Amino acid sequence: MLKKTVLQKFDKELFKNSVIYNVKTLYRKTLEEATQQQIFQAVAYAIKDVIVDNWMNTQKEYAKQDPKTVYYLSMEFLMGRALGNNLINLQAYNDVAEALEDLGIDINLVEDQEPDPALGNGGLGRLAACFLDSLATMGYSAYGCGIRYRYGMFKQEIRDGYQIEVPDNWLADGNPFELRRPEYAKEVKFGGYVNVYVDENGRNNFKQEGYQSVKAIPYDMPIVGYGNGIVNTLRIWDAEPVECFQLESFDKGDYQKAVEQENLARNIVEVLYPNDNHYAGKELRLKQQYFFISASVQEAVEKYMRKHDDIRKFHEKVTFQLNDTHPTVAIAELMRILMDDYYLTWDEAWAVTTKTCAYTNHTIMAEALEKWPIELFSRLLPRIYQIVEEINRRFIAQVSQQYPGDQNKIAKMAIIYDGQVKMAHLAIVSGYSVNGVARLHTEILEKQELRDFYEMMPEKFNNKTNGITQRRFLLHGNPLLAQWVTDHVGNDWITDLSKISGLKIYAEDEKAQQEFMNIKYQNKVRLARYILEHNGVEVDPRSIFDVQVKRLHEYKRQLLNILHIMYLYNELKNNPQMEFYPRTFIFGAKAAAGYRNAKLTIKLINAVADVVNNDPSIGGKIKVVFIEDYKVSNAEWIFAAADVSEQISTASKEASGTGNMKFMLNGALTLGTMDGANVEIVEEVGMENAFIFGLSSDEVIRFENYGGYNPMDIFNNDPDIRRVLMQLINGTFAPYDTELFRPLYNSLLNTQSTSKADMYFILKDFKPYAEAQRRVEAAYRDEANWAKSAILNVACSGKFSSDRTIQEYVDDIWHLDKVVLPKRG
Ligand code: 26Y
Repeated sequence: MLKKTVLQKFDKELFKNSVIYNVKTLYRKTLEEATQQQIFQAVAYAIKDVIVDNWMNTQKEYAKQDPKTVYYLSMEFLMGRALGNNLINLQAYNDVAEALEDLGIDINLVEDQEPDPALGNGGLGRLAACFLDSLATMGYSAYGCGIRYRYGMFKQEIRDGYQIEVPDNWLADGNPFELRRPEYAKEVKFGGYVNVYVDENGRNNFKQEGYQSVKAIPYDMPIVGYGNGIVNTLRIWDAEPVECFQLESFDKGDYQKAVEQENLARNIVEVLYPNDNHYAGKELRLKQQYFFISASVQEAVEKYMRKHDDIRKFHEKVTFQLNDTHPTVAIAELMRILMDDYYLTWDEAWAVTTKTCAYTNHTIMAEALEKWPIELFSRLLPRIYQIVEEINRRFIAQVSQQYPGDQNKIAKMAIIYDGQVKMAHLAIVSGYSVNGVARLHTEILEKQELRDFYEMMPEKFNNKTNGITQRRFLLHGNPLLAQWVTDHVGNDWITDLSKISGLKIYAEDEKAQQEFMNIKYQNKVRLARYILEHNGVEVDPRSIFDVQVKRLHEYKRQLLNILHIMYLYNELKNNPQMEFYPRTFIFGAKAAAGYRNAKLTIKLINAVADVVNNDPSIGGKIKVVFIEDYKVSNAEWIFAAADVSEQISTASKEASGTGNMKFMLNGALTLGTMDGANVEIVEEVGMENAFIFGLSSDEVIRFENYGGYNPMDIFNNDPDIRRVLMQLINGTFAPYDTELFRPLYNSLLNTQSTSKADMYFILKDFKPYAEAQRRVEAAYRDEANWAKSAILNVACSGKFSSDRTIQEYVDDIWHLDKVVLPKRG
């Protein structure tokens, strides 16, 4: 390979030669003969060459400076494509684009060849990716630890309006950025039983026996910091069968065991569970959790011990952040290693563990809480279960002491209760920090969901409002606006988003307004082209782009949005002359494969789209578009093109939301409820620059505590709503099967459904939503004022950088040391 250290002084000729050389050595081809995919690989390897130098240098420097390190433990990392992002962070994007142009290659087409690494579902996984970007950019030593799923989030195809899940074979062409590190392989043990032996020192030795094991092999992906030469590591674990015994020595039992072990290795990392916010209690998922956690914790301890001699001070150099409860077995695994491998006493091990582990809660939805049946948990992880039992026993003793005779407290707070292991309780009891992800969310945790724990250990609780990386979601995703921002306030915003507030003085400047609206228009043209190409629907970039993109979930209320569109359509049909500003409603959403109402909502959106888009009588005033396969790469274009950001979850249900922040950063106005981080968005930008409607979280919680409300009252008294609901069951949008949407109708009105009627208050919030939508239209007609609000949204988005979030984690929880690389010659 051609050598050159840093891209900082980018050498165009060298880079071009490197691409040509790579095409030759990888594929025995000239550039002219190479396929687009081969060119992508060649470019990626040329860039990797540069990254690896910085990577080695960073790790060498870490070894020298020995800073405290955070291990961000997460089942999900929704990274998105690496090439463009790496170029951005190397500050080489434009240079590389030019060099490729010299070679007759369009960088956009090259980027488009990269599969979108989708090792995550939605918000939680994408947050992890933004955090890694910020950690590297701010010079903190960090590892992301996760699973190298063979198949990531499924690809979504829409056929006949229905979602079809297609396997995402993201590794089919190989991943040029990853490095296999077999020298760091670990053994992970499942099942069997625990025996106790007394050793020569009189100590109890706990030994897991009769187990099956899997070999965990790490693959490292570089995480490039912006413009600082730092490269951190995302370490994702693959599974391989452990080397087996000699073939001759197989007796029947060995053979059986060997086959089982091989199957275990094959299955364990096969696929990401596509459930978002919904716990299913699958055995394989618990295996996945322990698999990557055991490997990661083993490696963290070994790495520490390579440089230090006292394991009792582990927490001074290492902290584990648990991304929701999914990695919570890390607590017991660390206890196990400290006691069984390093012979610490329980109290010593507990002192270390409780200063090492910290827990982030991402949801208050009951159905997302992980509770493993004891039978399953103890069978799969016998030693871990013993440790959890002991943690529970000691905790219950503490509760009894603090609340004598209060059995109810124990019932509510125990880690093991009712035949289940409650992972959130384990994480809270055994960690030193518990945080929510937006102010409102943390308040609800403290006052409602986790109230007993907050009462007992208030010092652990804190809020860390989420953030997003402006490097991907503005600099890379919206180059026109990024340049415009830089032209007005300089480029410091790239690493200090608070600087973007300098835009405020341009909000009322007519020239700035026009430039801004023009950029928005160009981004809408870009998206319209994408939609035409991918959906075959023509949309007018002069219409209002009203966008709801996120996972499909009932609490997120895509159903409210589409019911309102049905209502608007009825209004227009009734009165074709009515004033109506043309609107394009854009949806993007994946539904969990087994989530019936979510999948049916996708069908409804597409069915309404079919009717509305093809009804000449409304003169194209409403268009409805469902963007297939919403993912990080097309999200960047969607945010850039949005006028209106739909953030309409039932108040109290959306822990934070992060899409809301990406829209704001790109100058869309929020149409939303007072939920999650919307509250803080409005606080920053001002009520007058957003459209807020609907029940408050207090009101929702009050209704819930007093048995809900009766949606039938609304149905009976409101003819507009009644009409829309009847259209779900009279064939207006499914003439071939009038019963098709009956389950959605039932979910709202509770005719023979099992759960409460309209659990998510869709009918209750319908009219306030419609009214807010009228305010949107009126506001959009006043173009100058809209531009002002949009610019203010961009200008007030500073708080929502993940750089700010990470600095708060560092200051309040992790206490990491900042690393600065010495200048290299
Ligand atoms: C238990 C398992 C099936 C499960 C899997 C995935 C449970 C939850 C999840 C994912 C949760 C998630 O993505 N939560 C979102 O986290 C974001 C980042 O904090 C928040 O912005 C968002 O409001 C929240 O829904």
